[in-house]
Amino acid sequence: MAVIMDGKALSEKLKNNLKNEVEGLKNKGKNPCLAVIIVGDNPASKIYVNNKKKSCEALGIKSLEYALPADTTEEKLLTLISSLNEDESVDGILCQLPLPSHICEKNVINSISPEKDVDAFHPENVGHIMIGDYTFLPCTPAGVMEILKEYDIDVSGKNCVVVGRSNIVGKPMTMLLLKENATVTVCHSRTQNLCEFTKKADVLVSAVGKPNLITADMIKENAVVIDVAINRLESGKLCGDVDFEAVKEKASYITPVPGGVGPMTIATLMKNTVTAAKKKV
Ligand code: BQF
Repeated sequence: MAVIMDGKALSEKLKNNLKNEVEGLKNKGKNPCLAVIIVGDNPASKIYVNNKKKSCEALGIKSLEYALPADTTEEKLLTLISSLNEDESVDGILCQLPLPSHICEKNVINSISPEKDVDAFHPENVGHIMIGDYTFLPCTPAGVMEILKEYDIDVSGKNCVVVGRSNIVGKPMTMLLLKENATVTVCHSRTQNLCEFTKKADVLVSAVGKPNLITADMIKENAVVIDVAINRLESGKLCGDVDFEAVKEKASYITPVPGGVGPMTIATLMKNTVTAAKKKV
């Protein structure tokens, strides 16, 4: 039976440290501030934005929420971002994804000042991550690395398999694992014989969004299994990509959903916001 990795508890610990750091910054006259933009009323996005707002409150970080209607033009959104870029009281800016289909996500991401890009989605920051000399950590992948560190799991020389190749999780996850000297294989929707790869994984990271994609027969005995996906079942319950009940009997370590990687994503976002505030002159 695997150790269940408690991302919720770790996130609280990290946020508690950040809270003290925020206090110190405030004493020096720096008031960390995060601007969060949401366009439309995607119910999952609303929950995520609310999670971010609540964490800011708990840490003493000022949060500004811009809830724009679904029919907001791209031009209007870019104008808002431009004014937040100029606003010296704002340290971090994020625009919640996905955006309505009439807005080009690339244009929006590119418009955020790289110094305020706390999601680390801007191509300039992506480039820094690829080279390995970043200021802003990619939130979800950095959260995964923190969980591994907390449980003393060293990936150096290990076979790490990442399932999913998104710009938000799969690709930057690959870079962070590589930086720690893992041998990384990236699998995706066109991968043939997925289980041939997953069976060889000492560390498996799944970031697809498909319940029960990863079953016990696909796992190596005593593997470390990290479930990054958040799927909402019809019952309203959350689950990941991994058949948790069966896989936990075979793995050595496993992250639950909810309470695994999700809270760590938010903790990294808070860390990035503090980093942005610290860098401000
Ligand atoms: C938990 C996200 C897919 C697409 C866009 C805590 C979050 C989720 C779960 C959360 C996510 C997922 C976020 C739990 C932010 C993580 O207790 O398990 C927190 O708020 N997340 C996002 O902003 O955009 C997404 C997933």
